[in-house]
Amino acid sequence: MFDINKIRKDFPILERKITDGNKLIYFDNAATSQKPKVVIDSLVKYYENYNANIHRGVHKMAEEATCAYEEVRQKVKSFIGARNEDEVIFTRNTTESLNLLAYSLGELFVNEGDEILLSEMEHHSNIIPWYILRSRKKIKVKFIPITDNYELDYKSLEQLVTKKTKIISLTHKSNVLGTVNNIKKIAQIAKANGAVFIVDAAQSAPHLSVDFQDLGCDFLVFSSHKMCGPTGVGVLVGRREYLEKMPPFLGGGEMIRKVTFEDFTTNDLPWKFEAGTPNIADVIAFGVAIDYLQNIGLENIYKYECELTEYALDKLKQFDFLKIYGAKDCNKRAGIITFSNPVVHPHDIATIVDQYGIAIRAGHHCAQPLMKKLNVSATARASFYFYNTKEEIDLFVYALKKAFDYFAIGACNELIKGKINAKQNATTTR
Ligand code: 7TS
Repeated sequence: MFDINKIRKDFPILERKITDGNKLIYFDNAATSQKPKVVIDSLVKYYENYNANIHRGVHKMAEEATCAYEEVRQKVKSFIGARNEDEVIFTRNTTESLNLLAYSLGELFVNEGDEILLSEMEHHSNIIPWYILRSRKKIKVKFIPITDNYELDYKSLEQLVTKKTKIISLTHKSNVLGTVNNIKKIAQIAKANGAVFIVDAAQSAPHLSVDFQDLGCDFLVFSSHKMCGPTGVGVLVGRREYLEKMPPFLGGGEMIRKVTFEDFTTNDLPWKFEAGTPNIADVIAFGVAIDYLQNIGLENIYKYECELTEYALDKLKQFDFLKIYGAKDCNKRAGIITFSNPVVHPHDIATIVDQYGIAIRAGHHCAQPLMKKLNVSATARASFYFYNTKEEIDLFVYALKKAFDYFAIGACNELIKGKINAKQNATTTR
C-alpha cells in the first residue's frame, strides 16, 4: 500500500523550512535523493557500535563490519538481478564505475581503429572516460542521434553498429529528457554484432524495476545516493567472463592475493576491483536504503512518479511560451521535466522558485553535447521522487507563475511572436 503521508514522515529533511517559513519542496532528485531516517540512523549505529576495518581483522567488531558489508553485496545482487555476488563490485559512484570500465575494458580489448558507440543523451560521466580512452588508443567515439520526439534513433543505431564497434555504452534513462531507452532491444543488437554493452542505470535503478539478467546487457552501473542511500557508494555489475580477464583499475590493499619484491597477483572477484579500505559505513547504510525501496516497491514508485509527471505536464500547459523537452508519453519520460524559454535564463527561474523553498536544477545538467543538440546553453529541470506530491507541484506552478510575471515573460513572448508574425506577413504580402 502506497501511503504518501506515512512515506513523507520517514524523511526528516522534508520538514525543513527554507525561506520565509516555506517548507522545502525538493524537485532536484535527479541530482541526488533525500535519505529516510532509517538510512541516517544506520550510519550512526555503525560508528557508535561496530566501526572497524573489514576483511582483515579477526576481532569481533571486524567480523561484524565485514558481515554487514558483504550482506549488502547479497542485497544488491537480488535488487538488481545479478547472477552472482562476486559479479557485484562497489565503487564510489556511477562515474567511477564507468571510468573503471573504460580503463579496464579499454586495456583488455580495445585497439587502434575500434569504435565506441554512445548516444547524444549521455551524461558527461559516460562520455569523458571514453574520450580519455580515445587519447590512449587511436579509436573513434560515435554518437547515436536522438529523434524529434527525444527518443533514441534506433534506425541510426543499427546503421552505426559495425564489426568495429567494441563497446556500446548507453544511459537507461536520460537525466535531462527522462527518456527510458529500450535496453533489451539494444542488447540484442549489441550481441548480434559482438559488442560489449554497458548500461548507465544512474537514473533508472532508483525509479523503475531494473533486472540485469533480464535486460541482457554485459555491465550495469548506478549510484546509491540517487536512491535514498548515502553518497560515496557506486555499483558495477558485470559478467564474470569479462571481469576475470580485465586488468585491475586501482592497485593497493585488498585487491591482491600475493605481493613479492618482483610482482603481484590479484585477488578473486569482486575484491580485485575494490582496492583500499572501502566506504564501509555508507555501503551498510545503502543496504538499508535498498530494503526501504523494496518495501515500498519499485513498481509502485514508477507508477506514482508517472502520475506526478502527467499531473505536472498538464499544469504546465498554461505556460504556452515554455519549451518542454522530452517524449510526449509519460511512461517514456517518467519523473523528469526539463524546460526553457528564450526570454528568461533557467538560473533566474531556479533562483525565483527557490524563494518559495522549491529546489529545482538549472544549467547544462552535465550533458553539454545534448544541450548543443537542443540548441540551448541551459535548461531548468524539475525531477520527482516518490515522496513528492501533487500539492507540491501546485505550489511549484504558482511560484513559476510569479517568476514569469516578474520577468513579464508572457508579454515578452507575445512581443516576440508578434514580431515574427509581422515579419511573416510582410514576406507573404511582398
Ligand atoms: N549518469 C547519469 C545518467 C546521471 O544522471 C549521473 C548524475 C551520472 C551518470 C553520474 O552520477 P554520479 O553519482 O557518479 O555523480 N546526474 C546528475 C544530474 O542529473 N544532476 O546532478 C547529477
